[in-house]
Amino acid sequence: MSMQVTRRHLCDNMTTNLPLSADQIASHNAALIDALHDDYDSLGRQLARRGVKIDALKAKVAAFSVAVPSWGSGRGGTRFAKYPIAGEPTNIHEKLEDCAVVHQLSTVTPRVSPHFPWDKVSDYGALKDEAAALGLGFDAVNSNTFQDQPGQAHSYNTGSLASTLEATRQQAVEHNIECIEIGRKLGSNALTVWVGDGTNFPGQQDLGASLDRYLEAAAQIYAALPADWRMLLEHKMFEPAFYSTVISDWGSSILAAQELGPKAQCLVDLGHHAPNVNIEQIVARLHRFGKLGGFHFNDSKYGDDDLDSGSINPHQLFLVFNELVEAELHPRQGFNPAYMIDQSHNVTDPIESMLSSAEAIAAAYVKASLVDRETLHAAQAANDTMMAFQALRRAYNIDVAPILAMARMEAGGAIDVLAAYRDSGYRARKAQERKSVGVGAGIV
Ligand SMILES: [Mn+2]
Repeated sequence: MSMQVTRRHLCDNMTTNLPLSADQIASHNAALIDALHDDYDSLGRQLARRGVKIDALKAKVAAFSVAVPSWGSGRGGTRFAKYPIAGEPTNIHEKLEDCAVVHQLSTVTPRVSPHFPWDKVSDYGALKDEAAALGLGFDAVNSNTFQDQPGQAHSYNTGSLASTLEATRQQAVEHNIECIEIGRKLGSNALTVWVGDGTNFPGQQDLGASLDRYLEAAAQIYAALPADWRMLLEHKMFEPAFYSTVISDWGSSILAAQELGPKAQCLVDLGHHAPNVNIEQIVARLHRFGKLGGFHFNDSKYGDDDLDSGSINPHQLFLVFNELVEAELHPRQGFNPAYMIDQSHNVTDPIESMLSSAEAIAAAYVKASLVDRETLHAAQAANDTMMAFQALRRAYNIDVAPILAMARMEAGGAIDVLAAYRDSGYRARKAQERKSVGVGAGIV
């Protein structure tokens, strides 16, 4: 590893230990810079005719960021199998290094969201310093009460926060409080709670009482939140429970968040809804009531597929960001959404998938920022349906890649992130250094 100069999102005057050579990225960019200027200037003229300043958009994307999940750096696989690749990370230190590669090239992923107990270490102060030297900070911490750990006193086979067993509920509460304590040491300020609690048979549990148990346990976690923390409730329609799930939808989620208090908000995972549900409307609804806490970006074809962001339905991603940009312009109290990628990579190099997804997410944000809101709102007010729709379509059809590439390059990242990554030979180097990952079942 080489010592590198600091750049955007990195703390100035801090010693860094970035995984890729800045010189190598710069020489990669040198071959592409003339074409980029050409494309950027051409797009700039096109946008100027619409009254849009391209440099202002570039500044907007330069300020945009999305967190990556620590588990996203591994080949998590599906429920059925894991097909590891050589050089895959096997611990949080190696995962951080891979996340640093994603940020170095993309310059939009400065934070990592850790998952416990998967990412447990003995010294979290040292882990925070280690991340900082890699140019990274920590995002929301994620608790895990959807699988049993070796040596655990009580199984989660009856549920966790909503378990019928008091001792199991207490264990789940204590684990979440431990996650908050870890998060404080890492500089995080949010706890994301997703529980797999639910049932597989009609009659298996009392549907009302199980929600009562969840709320009572969640209130104990809520009470342990530091003043400046948020608790993000993640809903999911089904799986692992296939008949009923305790926090199954945005309705259950917002009701729970309202019951818990102002520090509790809802997290929308794009894959956690029934097929064809209007997710952008859910976003608008949650924002309306000050309960839009954050996102897990991914894509879905059938269910909670955890496919790469924008790979199946980039238009939906754009429509979600259209609501978010609208919310940005008309913020309600508490609008500070935590953006995070949540994907499972089984057939790609996870670094490449995160690079590709980060670009798709940033592109959707820029396109949504390009919507002529004056025209859109005027058309809505006049009930001019076609022109309202066209206001969205005109923005969606613009290729914003030159804006993203220019913002990246100016921040020290790569013009072509995937080509630069492949040129770096990073994965082949790691294949020599790291121990191999065993085969086996994937994570959910
Ligand atoms: Mn998720």
